[in-house]
Amino acid sequence: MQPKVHQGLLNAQGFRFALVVSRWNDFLTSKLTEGALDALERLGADEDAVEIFKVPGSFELPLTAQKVAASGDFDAVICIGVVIRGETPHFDYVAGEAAKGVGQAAMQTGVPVLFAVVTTDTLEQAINRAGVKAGNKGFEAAMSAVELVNLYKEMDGGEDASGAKKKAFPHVV
Ligand code: INI
Repeated sequence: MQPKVHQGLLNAQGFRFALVVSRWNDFLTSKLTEGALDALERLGADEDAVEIFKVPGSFELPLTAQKVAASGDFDAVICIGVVIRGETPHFDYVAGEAAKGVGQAAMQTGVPVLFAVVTTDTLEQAINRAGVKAGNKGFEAAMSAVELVNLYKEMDGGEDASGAKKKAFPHVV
């Protein structure tokens, strides 16, 4: 069997990206933001391709991401936050609402909305996921964003000579 495999290239050129960044645990969300910008730059994003929207905490990521995605100005939205169980009595509410809402923003707008929210039991684990021992979740989410925008560009088929959308996958809504 020889299945046809579809997967996005890692080329950010010509695409526009929004980062929605939580100010809570700013010393870590700033590292995740740096990681995301580093990935986008390395994958060839244009100089003016990125805009950043700051919000108070991770709970506020979903609605902001939805508004940004619905604006039509961006090919992908990357949500960045840090929620640490040890410091957050309402950890499950904040982390749960952030995860659910970010997913809904993507489903409701059709724009890829990436989840670069670090949810950990301890501060040390969070630090490790923000560029120390366990990679940088912002960098990884930006890579995924670039892969998805390329995949969806292929699936949407781009435009024909008259500028009309030509769908490569008419059965995909
Ligand atoms: N927001 C976070 O992003 N991370 C946290 O660890 C956190 N803690 O610890 O409470 C947090 N709370 C704020 C929350 O996201 C909202 O901004 C706030 O409840 C106002 O709606």
